[in-house]
Amino acid sequence: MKNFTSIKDVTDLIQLVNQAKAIKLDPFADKSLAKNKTLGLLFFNPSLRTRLSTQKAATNLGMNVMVMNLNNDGWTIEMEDGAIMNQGSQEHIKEAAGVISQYCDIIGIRSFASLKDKKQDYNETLLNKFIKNATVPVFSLESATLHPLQSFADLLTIEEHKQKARPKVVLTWAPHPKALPQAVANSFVEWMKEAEVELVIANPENFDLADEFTEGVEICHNQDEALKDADFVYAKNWSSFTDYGKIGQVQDSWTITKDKMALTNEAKFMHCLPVRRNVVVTDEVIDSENSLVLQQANNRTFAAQTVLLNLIKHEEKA
Ligand code: SN0
Repeated sequence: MKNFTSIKDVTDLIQLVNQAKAIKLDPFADKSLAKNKTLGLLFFNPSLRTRLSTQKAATNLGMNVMVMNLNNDGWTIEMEDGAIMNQGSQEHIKEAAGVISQYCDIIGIRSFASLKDKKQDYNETLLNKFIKNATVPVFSLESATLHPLQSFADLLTIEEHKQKARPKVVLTWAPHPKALPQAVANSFVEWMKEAEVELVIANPENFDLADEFTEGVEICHNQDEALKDADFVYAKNWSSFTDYGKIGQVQDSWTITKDKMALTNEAKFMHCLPVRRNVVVTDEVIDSENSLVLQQANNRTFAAQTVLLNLIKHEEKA
């Protein structure tokens, strides 16, 4: 694994999941593996789970960790090649990525979608420019279109809690007061397509995800119908892809309630967090025994540790 920005960087998914399970059983087995190596975690956006779980994962491998919130604490970064930098931006990504590569052996980067420029977001402009100008492995802490560490932890959680060989997994859109990226949903679909599950996506009309992700997956515009016999209900809001970044009308009827869960096969409830309680999901559902949100969050550590381990091993071989 040279970089980790999507499932495309995974050569053997079953092996990766088994590796994560083994790490979870014995997280300190490699506690000196990366001694004296430095991980840099760069955030253009807020974070709780990603920041803490990745830092914990790195510490379990003996790494030193540096965390920087680039938006608040760094210079304003210029992305354009050939830019005449006489305006607001202060440091070019060429120097920024080059310099950080001097200090770090691996770099993690979080850069959410702008939700304004679809082309720039879906080309992963910032992440790709950063990779191009860095000289060390780079992994995603949620990019404009994907959140692979989250999806890896989600898959691990489903593997641990499934009660049949091929469970039905429903990814359902849920309401939200703010425009959110499609990254978590896109990424979840990418990983579920490769997993032993029956995947159904439920979302209102005009909220279909990009074809490049949903190709071959059943999309249902009727949530109740989709939830029938579900073993896992993964709720997530995303803003419109077609009417890019728009939230449209309030769709309260899509909130995951006890009545909605009653349509399922006693499904487990999942969400990546942070979650808007009583908007996306009611208290009784997220507080119920069927809620896996804390297990998902816990698995973030083991997903990150597995990815770091593979990035380090790849470097050692190089
Ligand atoms: C992010 C998202 O991509 O949806 C991160 C999820 C892991 N979520 C948010 O930005 C939620 C912010 C809010 O206002 O609730």
